[in-house]
Amino acid sequence: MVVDLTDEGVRRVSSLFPALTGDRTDRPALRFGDRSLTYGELAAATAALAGRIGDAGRVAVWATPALETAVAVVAALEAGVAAVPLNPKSGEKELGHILSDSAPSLVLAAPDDELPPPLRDLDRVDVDVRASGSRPDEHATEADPALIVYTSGTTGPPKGAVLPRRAITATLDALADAWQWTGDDVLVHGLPLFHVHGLVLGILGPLRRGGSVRHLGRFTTEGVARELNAGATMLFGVPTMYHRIAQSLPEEPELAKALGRARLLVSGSAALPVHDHERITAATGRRVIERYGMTETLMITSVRADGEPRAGTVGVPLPGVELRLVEEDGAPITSYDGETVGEIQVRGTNLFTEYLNRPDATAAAFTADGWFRTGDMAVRDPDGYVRIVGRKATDLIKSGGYKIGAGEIENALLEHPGVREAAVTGEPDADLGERIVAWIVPTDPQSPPQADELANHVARRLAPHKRPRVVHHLDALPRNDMGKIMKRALHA
Ligand code: MCA
Ligand code: AMP
Repeated sequence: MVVDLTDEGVRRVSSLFPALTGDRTDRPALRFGDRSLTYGELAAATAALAGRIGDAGRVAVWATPALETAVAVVAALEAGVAAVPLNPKSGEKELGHILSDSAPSLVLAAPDDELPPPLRDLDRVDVDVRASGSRPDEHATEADPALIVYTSGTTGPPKGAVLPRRAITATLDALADAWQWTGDDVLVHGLPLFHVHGLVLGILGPLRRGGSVRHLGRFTTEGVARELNAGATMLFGVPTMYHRIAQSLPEEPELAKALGRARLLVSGSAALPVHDHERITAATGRRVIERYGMTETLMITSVRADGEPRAGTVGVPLPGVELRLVEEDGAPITSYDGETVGEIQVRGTNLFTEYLNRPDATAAAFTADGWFRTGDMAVRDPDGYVRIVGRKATDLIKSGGYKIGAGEIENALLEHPGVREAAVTGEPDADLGERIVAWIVPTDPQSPPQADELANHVARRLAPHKRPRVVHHLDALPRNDMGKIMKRALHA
């Protein structure tokens, strides 16, 4: 690794992506469909763009699954300006919130992208992946923000987690150690590029190693089979993707062959059910390994490539990550007995620095002695393997690997004229892990709003993955003496 740390603690971009300034310029770096860039081309395009945005302060990136997104984010890192990746399917309310909260000075987008109204007021810089320019002077420090990634809480609009540059290098280097991840690896993935999994692990990860990425544009089992059969070595996916792979294996012999060839199959963002682990292993002879992380912490644990894969566990803490389990009263659990449940708390250079503009939420997220409270409940096996057993907040739903707060959907539903009261819960779903269920009291019981209409309403305001998949109509919501909705009674 090229570490270039000056007296002032300024770390140069060459230490983030050594391969960009290396001499192996013909090596493939990125491929999306039939468009690709070598390291030489990527270095030229990102240098040119970095030169244009160096004074921007903070930039939004219209994060479509395309070359332009990768070039935009790498250029922002080179320029030392923080990037805010935007879900191109964000609805008007969500997008409005993210823009007013993060206040970017301009938006980076592909030349053909049509941007929705809230973005049209911002200066726009088109990303030219064929441009070339010279690398600007570098000035960013390890503690400077690299990315601001929006993540849902239980109530209210999403919060912007500010990720410093050191967190990105720390997590990627820890994963390199755990996965024996090198520049010879070729990653295939079909994840969105506006979250940590798809962007930090899936794009910045291979680029930091000097390896390459083949992005599928959108996830399909055929795409996975094609790329792994054509030399790709690793696959990253959320459990829904592995579930779809497990479902397809009996009918797709090419897929089984492809998975059998891969060096590493990695699942994360939510728990992969043991049944799916077993079906994949039975058909391919390969074990999927799980890693566990959060937007705020980047990666916390993983099953190691040289360790024992164990379905149902997320492995051991990554190098540099301190992890403890803590009882309700704040007392750390010291025994690894596979039984005592506690909240996972973490410390390390992999952590975010704050929620943007939310000192209250930042303070509440840490203990007095500086541990981050994940809200995930776990036990530890005698050899230290972590098993996640649940979450503290039932108002957080994990659907398709996306974290979704019940409160933000309830607020959106209440803005529909046909909804008088609303409660949102998650229920088990074989494909998505959990599906979003809306319980509503209609304004007019004679003509309640239809499920499709409410789904579209939420998709338009927030994002399609936040839409309710099931809608129940009730005369009243069950409430306790304090007037609080009793969500557990809903499913009964
Ligand atoms: C459907 N669609 C609609 C509507 N209904 N659009 C507008 N209005 C509607 N009412 C569209 C959707 O946008 C989508 O379009 C298509 O119909 C299918 O929708 P859906 O069934 O929701 O999606 P899917 O194809 O089943 O998606 C499954 C998926 C996806 C591919 C697994 O959930 C996914 O990409 N998940 C990844 C989540 C992720 O990256 N999480 C990381 C965060 P179209 O097909 O065009 O899109 S967690 C993280 O980063 C931490 C650090 C960690 O640990 O990893
Ligand atoms: P997000 O805030 O969207 O980054 O989601 C982070 C959450 O995803 C964590 O707090 C966990 O609840 C969940 N998660 C991530 N990876 C795993 C995993 N391998 N197993 C179980 N849950 C996971």
